Amino acid sequence: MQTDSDAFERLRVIGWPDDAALREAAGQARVARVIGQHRSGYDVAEFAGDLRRVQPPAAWTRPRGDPTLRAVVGDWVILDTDGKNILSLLPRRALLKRAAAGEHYKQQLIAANIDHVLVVSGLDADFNPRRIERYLLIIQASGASPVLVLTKADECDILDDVLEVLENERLADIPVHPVNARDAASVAVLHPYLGVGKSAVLVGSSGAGKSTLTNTLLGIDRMKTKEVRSNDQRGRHTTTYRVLIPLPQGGCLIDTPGMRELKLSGEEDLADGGFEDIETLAANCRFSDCGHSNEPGCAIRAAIEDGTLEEARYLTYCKLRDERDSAAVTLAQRRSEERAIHKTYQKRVKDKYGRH
Ligand SMILES: Nc1nc2c(ncn2[C@@H]2O[C@H](COP(=O)(O)OP(=O)(O)OP(=O)(O)O)[C@@H](O)[C@H]2O)c(=O)[nH]1
Ligand SMILES: [Mg+2]
Ligand SMILES: [Zn+2]
Repeated sequence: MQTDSDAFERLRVIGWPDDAALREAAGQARVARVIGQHRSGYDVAEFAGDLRRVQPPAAWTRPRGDPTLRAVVGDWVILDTDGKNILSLLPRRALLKRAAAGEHYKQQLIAANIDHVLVVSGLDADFNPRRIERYLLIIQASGASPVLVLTKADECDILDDVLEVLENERLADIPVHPVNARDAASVAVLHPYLGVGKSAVLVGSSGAGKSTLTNTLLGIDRMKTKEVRSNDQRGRHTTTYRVLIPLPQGGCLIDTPGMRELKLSGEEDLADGGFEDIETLAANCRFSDCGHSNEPGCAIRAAIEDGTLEEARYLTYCKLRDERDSAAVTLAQRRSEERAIHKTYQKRVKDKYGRH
């Protein structure tokens, strides 16, 4: 199959955007979208309903290579003419990633080429403004737009309080949709994010209702769902892999496993991620290296004292900033190690096979 205009039409139903640069990059090659990832290869599709297991290029299987150079769910890839191997990755529009949970710093890619990230939070014990704040920071660095989906609106009655908290914590600048994830009429408010050529990824803790939303939007129970524990409303990690599903509305939805931990990757911008007011204030302190403790002319302290800045929010900001900064240092180290490994590898190839 060549990417003639028929092929582009077929790709369109699995989210191919109307993008001249991407079309140009694809050229005459055989294009597919990554819809799943496994130990034994990638699942890709060339049209809706298609699924084929293909192998990645050897460079992607090297243990210490840069993970952002490998494909993730949502990526567009070029296949060989037999359709058995991935040859390369097409340029990305957006990439959602976090630092992987665990002791060693490692980036984990969550999804690529998404237009929106739907942050799913239950209107029960799952609701946590600190976690939402973290999501927004991570999403800000991705290039996609955040949308907050508050599930279980049918059985929980804390919506008014939640909306007030979101307002007070300055988390209400993004679209917020309370829904009953089990009800098609209720989740129809999300259709505008899921039109032809659009892709969205669902993120949130286990039990928040990501797979329930997926099934309701799809119209069939494709994903397994499981009741949350009754004592603390935690989920049971029902979904264990990421999967991209084309929807009847024309767009694509990526369901993901619930995340236990949300570590910053080091590339987040706190000003764009909802803390612009604090960074602007800090720029007005008398000393450029102000530590905002008891220096004269400190704009942050003044704002806390006159009530325009809540101290708790400032402390959250400090915590996130320190975490971002230390992740950024580790990321820079990791990148330089990766460059060194890549150089050694290239030299070995050159020594063995000569310049060509
Ligand atoms: N009443 C009601 N129940 C919901 C709603 N959303 C989800 N649930 C229920 O919450 C439970 C957990 O939903 P799932 O869709 O499995 O949650 P998940 O986010 O996919 O969880 P993981 O796959 O573990 O990450 C299921 O029993 C759902 O039926 C909602 O809006 N209203
Ligand atoms: Mg699930
Ligand atoms: Zn200051």
